[in-house]
Amino acid sequence: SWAPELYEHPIREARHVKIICIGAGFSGLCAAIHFQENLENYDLTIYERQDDVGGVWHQNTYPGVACDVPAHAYQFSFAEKTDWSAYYAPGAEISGYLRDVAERYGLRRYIRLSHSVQWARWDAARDKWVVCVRDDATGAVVEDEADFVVFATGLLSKPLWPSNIHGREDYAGKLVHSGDWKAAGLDNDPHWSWEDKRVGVIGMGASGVQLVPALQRKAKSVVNFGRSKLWLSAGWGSKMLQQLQPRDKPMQSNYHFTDGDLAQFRNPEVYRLFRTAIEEDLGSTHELTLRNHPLQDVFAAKFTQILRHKTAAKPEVGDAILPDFPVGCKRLTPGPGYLEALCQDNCSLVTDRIECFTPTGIRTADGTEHGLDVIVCATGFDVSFRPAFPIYGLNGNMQDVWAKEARTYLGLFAAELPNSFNLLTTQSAVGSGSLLVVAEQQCAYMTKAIAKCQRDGYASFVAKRRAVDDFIAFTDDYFARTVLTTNCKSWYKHADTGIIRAIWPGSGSHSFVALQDPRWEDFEWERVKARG
Ligand code: N01
Repeated sequence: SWAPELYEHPIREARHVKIICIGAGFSGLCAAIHFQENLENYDLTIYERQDDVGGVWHQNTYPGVACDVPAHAYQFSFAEKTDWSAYYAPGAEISGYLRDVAERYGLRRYIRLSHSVQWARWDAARDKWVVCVRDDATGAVVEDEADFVVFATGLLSKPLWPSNIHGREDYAGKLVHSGDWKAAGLDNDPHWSWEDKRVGVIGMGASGVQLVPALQRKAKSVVNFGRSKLWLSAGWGSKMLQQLQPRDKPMQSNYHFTDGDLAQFRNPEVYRLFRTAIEEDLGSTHELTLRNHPLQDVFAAKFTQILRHKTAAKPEVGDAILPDFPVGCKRLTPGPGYLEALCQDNCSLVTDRIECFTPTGIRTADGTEHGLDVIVCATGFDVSFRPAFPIYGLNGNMQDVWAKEARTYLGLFAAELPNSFNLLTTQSAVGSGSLLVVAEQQCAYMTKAIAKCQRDGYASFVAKRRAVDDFIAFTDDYFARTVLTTNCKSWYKHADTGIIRAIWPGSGSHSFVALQDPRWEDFEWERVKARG
């Protein structure tokens, strides 16, 4: 009988490959879904050092942790959730979403939790990656092998303590880093209460501005130590928010919904309009980062007005925060509830330089002793780009190769690392917008590259050095034309050299287009060696 599949079978079958992915956060899960939907004849293992999926959203549990990009735009385009509980989704809800995605797509079967990668080495003679992994439950260390390795290890996962402030070891109270909150054991301590605690929060980046309002509501008092200034933006999609909100019922400052709001927010049509409005808003913040752009003045005036309005009760707070650098020089955050919290009686902002930790708290340069029961260091992350574990490529250990500067092609590829992909690590995140746009495009590019190797008989491929050099030249030229390289402190810039390798050189839309069609001529390709 007629059996069309006999005739329609492809002439060349996809060669079997093994893939190891390191990390099961947003990008690792995204990779697995792309493989599942677009590849055939492959095995996949995902090693994750934490005890569950979710990456930074599983790791970060500090009070107030949430995403300052609205929930509508901070989720996979292919796995939409519309019943978020808040406009800026709480961290726990985002990690719940990721657990749900892992279940829905059947990804658990690939994932080995509590498995920490120790090192990875490219074996050029055999065109294989060797990856050494420790099972943290048993302590057993094994070597696994693969044709391809995906580094989905994240960018902001190594907490940075304020090492330039002396006396940290002398402090006798509770000391905790925002990025390593679980280590302090507060989440699981049934006797812990914030009510009687005097809390100090060092830092006013995205983490600090979330911690301060959350702690101000719980603790006896909060002192926020801020050594820099900060532009706080309007809420993304705020025009849409204003249209939806009747004038007599303004949105609560923490953007949590009443039941009525929630029903409206979940309406599919309103949801789409919101998503568009948010993406337009995020897109416009890209334009304003170009030097001498007319939007600079427009946004500076708008954000100053918001700042002055929200700090009317304590104008000195507004004076202390109002920046002397251009809008967009450091990452913008709407900081819901932050300024309102600083204006409460039990909360204060201290801008005097911190001199040292003392056994009972913090001493500032003006000689004031701040007595504190808890000190939270919301002092950011190590973004030096040295990988967290040794990766031996064509030119030795990448921890040495990238000691001063990470150099990639499209954020995805290094000239020293054949058959490997960096997802959302260096030169990938977007400064204005949802970085998931980039993650999805990177995963699509990566999947096409692996499929090409499988189909067309290539054992390995690696980015040409010229392609990397061109991308780096483009990156440096681009950032020189933006306000990101002006006079603010920002984790985007290398602490010593000031060069920017932390984020994608352009908008989210720019990365979308740049990653859309692979340029295979930018790689060296090695054929599968003939057998026998
Ligand atoms: O870290 P930061 P973060 N003494 O580096 C200050 C993402 N994120 O954890 O500006 C005194 O931005 C430092 O001062 P200065 C997001 O991409 C996302 O807050 O260097 N102060 C600054 O105020 C974000 O951008 C979400 O002068 C010291 C602060 O600490 C990134 O993570 C939520 C100091 C560090 O700010 C990092 O944010 C949270 C010292 N020795 C985080 N050292 C979302 O909602 C540092 N500081 C998506």
